[in-house]
Amino acid sequence: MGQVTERLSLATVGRVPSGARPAVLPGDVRAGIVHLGLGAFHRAHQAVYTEAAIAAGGGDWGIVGVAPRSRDVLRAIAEQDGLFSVVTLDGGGASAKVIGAFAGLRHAASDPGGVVGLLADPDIRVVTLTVTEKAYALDPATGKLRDDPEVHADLTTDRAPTTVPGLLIAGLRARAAADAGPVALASCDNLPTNGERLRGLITQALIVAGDDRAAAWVAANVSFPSSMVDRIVPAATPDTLARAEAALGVVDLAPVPAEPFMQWVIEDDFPGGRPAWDLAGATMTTDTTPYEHLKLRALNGVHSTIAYLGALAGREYIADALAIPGMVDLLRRMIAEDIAPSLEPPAGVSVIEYGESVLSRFANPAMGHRTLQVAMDGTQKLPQRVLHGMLDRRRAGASPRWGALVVAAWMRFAAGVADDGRELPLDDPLAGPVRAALASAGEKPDEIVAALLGLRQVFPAELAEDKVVRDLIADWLGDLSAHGAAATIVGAR
Ligand code: CS2
Repeated sequence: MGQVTERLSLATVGRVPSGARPAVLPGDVRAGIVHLGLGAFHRAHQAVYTEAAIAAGGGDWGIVGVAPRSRDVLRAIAEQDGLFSVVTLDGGGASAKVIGAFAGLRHAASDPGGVVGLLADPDIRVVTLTVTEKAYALDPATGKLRDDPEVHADLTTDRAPTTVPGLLIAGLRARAAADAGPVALASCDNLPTNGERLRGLITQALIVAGDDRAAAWVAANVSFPSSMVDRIVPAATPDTLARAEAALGVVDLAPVPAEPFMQWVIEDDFPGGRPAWDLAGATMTTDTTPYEHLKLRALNGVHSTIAYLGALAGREYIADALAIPGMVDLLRRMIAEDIAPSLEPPAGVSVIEYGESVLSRFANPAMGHRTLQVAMDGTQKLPQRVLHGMLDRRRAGASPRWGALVVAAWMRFAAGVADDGRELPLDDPLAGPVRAALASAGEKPDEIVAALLGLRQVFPAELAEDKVVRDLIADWLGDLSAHGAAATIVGAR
């Protein structure tokens, strides 16, 4: 009989190799942060920075992790006394480290009142979010609150909140009523000026809720720092679990795989204080915009390009899609000709060099990052990743042809069939309107382009009605339909 390996927990963590042990343990520090969104990204990014910040700078900054809906990860971490590991993957192998930043765990769907109570707790002075772009319920093109019946019911009735905007508003109203002290609400999602987006959401939602008192309290007591977050974190697989166990000597059922690289640039606006994230390697600054533009366009925009073209060409993983002949040359031209001229990078940063480092990160063969994972939610991602840069180029009189290629690749992806005839899933909150637009269009590329560019929630009129842009997209779509993605990439000029 094989030996049964024990589970990671406070009782067994002392047995993991010393280099893999957490710098703080759950229970050692009191909670100061509530985090909404217990997904892999948070655990491999803010939880890691926060643990290191507590170790370096002290403070009661334990994180209460809130899972909005799914319970599986929460349950696994709870069974491990709040512990989980990050498995860092590079070409040469993997290493694991246990993270002990969680001071508590909550499930919003089954205990919304508990989460609302926490948001109103004076000990909580920072609320961070990684809930993905779509959970903000904002039109991606405009930042306007979407007409979502669930959000509306959360805001206008006494029912227990079920949505992220509903939870935040219920929490802020309770906090205002208790005058429980200033708090920072920090979005860590890949949205453009994510702090301003979150402020816009809260402001609009309080108007819908009709609570002027809470709105005045929020204006005086709540900050919305923007931040640029970066670390490639694919979904965990059985391989991640095996690597965690091999490195730790105990079983972790909630490990997170991640690349070695990580970066966090945060607007330093925390009225109730903050962890010493700067001592943990984060950059605190007054203006995150140059970093956000650089990262959203030169990393995420390039990522989406690889994802759509790669999925069409039948490549399962990002690293394999990057190896399609001609792909790297195409991306280099995109970075040099469309992206670099569209933005003002942070002082001392070269967009070309940044782009090269991004390409080598994407080439990491150990990541197993699926093209379909990056391709999902395209309507929520394209504006900040590609369309804003295209608008900037058009205003400068240039023709953003590589940006147009990404839009065309997304359109063909949205039509649902890969070049080899296999079905492609359209996993997107606007899948309904996208399919309706496609169904209303004819077969010709310019008809498809006109129909999809009509989605005003995604494509601003300035771009959609620009003949240069429409023609560029239609040309690429014609190539992709006639020859497939692989041939289009090789032939791209
Ligand atoms: C990716 C991002 O899934 C996606 O859309 O582009 O999650 C990307 O891996 C991260 O933003 C990297 O920081």
